[in-house]
Amino acid sequence: MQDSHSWQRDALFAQPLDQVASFSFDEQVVRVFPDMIQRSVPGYSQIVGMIGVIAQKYAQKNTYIYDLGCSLGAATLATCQHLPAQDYQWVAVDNAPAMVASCRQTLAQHCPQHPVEVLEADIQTLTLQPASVVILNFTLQFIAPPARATLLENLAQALVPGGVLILSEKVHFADEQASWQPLMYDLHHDFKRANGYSDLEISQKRSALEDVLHTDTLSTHTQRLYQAGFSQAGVWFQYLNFASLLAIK
Ligand code: GEK
Repeated sequence: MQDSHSWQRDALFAQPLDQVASFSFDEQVVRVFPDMIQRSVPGYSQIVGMIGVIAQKYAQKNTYIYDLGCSLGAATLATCQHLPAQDYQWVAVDNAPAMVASCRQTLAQHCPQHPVEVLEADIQTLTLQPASVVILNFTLQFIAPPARATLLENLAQALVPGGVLILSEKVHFADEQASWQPLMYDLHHDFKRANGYSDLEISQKRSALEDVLHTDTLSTHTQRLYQAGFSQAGVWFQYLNFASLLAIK
C-alpha cells in the first residue's frame, strides 16, 4: 500500500522481550502493518487482488459491500478498484481505534469518489444492511471460537441470494491430515525467515498471538459455512496453512 503514510518495516519483536504481551492492534502495529502482513501471511497480496475480482463478479447493484476487520482497508480498496462508485455502498469495520483512524485516511486518499463508511465497531454486534459481498479477510481467526457460528449466520442472513462471503484464514490440519500440520507449520516458519524475520522474531510473535488467534481446520470452516445457511462453500486459494474460502448464499 503506497500513500502518504510512512509505513515502517516490522521490527516489533526483533529485540528479546522479558515478557511477551498478547498481540494487540495498536498504534505501533498500525505503523508496520502493511509490511508485517505482507511478510507473514503467504498469499496475502494475491488474495487481496482476487477479492477485487470476486467482488466484481458477485456484487449486486444497490446493495452493501462489507469489509469486516478491515485493518487499513486493503480489501475495500481492491473492491473499489473493480467497481463503479455509484452503484454500491461500502462499509469497512474494525474495532481497533488506531486501525480505523489510519484506514479512514488511506481510503479517503485512494478511493475518494467511493461511498465508504469506516466504522469503529465490534463485528459481532453489527446490524448489517442487505449485502452482496462480505469480506472476512483474516478476521474470523480473532473471534472467540464459540461465537463464530452465530457471526456467520448473521452474515448469511444479511446476504441477498447469490451474494458471497470471502473468508480468509490461517488454518491447521487435524484428524487424518494431522501429519501435515508440522510440515506446514515448519514451512510457514521458513517462509517468514525467507522474508527477513529472525527466529527470535518468529517465536516471540507466535507467543504474542497464542491467546488471540485460534485456527480451525478447513473442514470445520466449510461445514460451519453450510450450517450458517450458505448453499455452496469451498476453498479457492491455499498457500501452506493459509487459505481463502468462497461461500455463496
Ligand atoms: C486486510 N482484513 O488487510 N470486530 C472488529 N474488528 C476486529 C475484531 C472484532 N471483533 N476482532 C479483530 N478485529 C485485513 C486484515 S487483520 C489480520 C485483518 C491479521 C480486527 C483487528 O483489529 C485487525 O485489524 C483485523 O481484525 C485482523 O485485508 O492481522 O492477521
